[in-house]
Amino acid sequence: MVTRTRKAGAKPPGTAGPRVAVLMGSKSDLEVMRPAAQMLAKLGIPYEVRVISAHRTPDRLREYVGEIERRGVDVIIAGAGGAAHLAGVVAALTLVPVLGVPIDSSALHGLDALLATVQMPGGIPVGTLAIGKAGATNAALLAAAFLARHDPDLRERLGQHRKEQANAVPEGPLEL
Ligand code: AIR
Repeated sequence: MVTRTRKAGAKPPGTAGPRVAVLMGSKSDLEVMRPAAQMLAKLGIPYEVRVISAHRTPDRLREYVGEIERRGVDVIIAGAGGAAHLAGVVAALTLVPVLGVPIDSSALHGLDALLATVQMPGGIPVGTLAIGKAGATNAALLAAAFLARHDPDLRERLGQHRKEQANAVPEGPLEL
């Protein structure tokens, strides 16, 4: 079951809440972050997606992150571009592990976001993935790998995904 954009606390009783939160600094980040949501959906991991900006909506950020552990979210994926402080600020406000995705939305093609996300001061970790869509996909796969340690069914689905991926790579000989 996949939870997409439910408000905190609005979860119908009896349904599984999101295990992963996919956050992004702007709606304009959606196309880059979509692969994260698609991979979570493919692996059958309940997730939700929110737009939260460390700069433009700091109150929303504090309120949302303050509730996240109580709601049972196990991993947070945070993508932002430019002066990308989202992952770091979220990590500072919770003990839930945070994976950061630098987004290539600026004149610097994501190098600024990469440095802002990866260069955290010692003491507040953000697991930083690659810039852009590859990073979004890998953030979902890494979140899945963490969750699969205590979830044999998910481990099975993750293994199946790896097999499918390997089978999709043509071995050749190729005609050039
Ligand atoms: N951003 C939004 N608030 C803080 C930051 N760093 C980022 C978004 C997006 C970029 O600024 O993550 O990648 C541009 O956002 P927009 O809304 O102007 O398109």
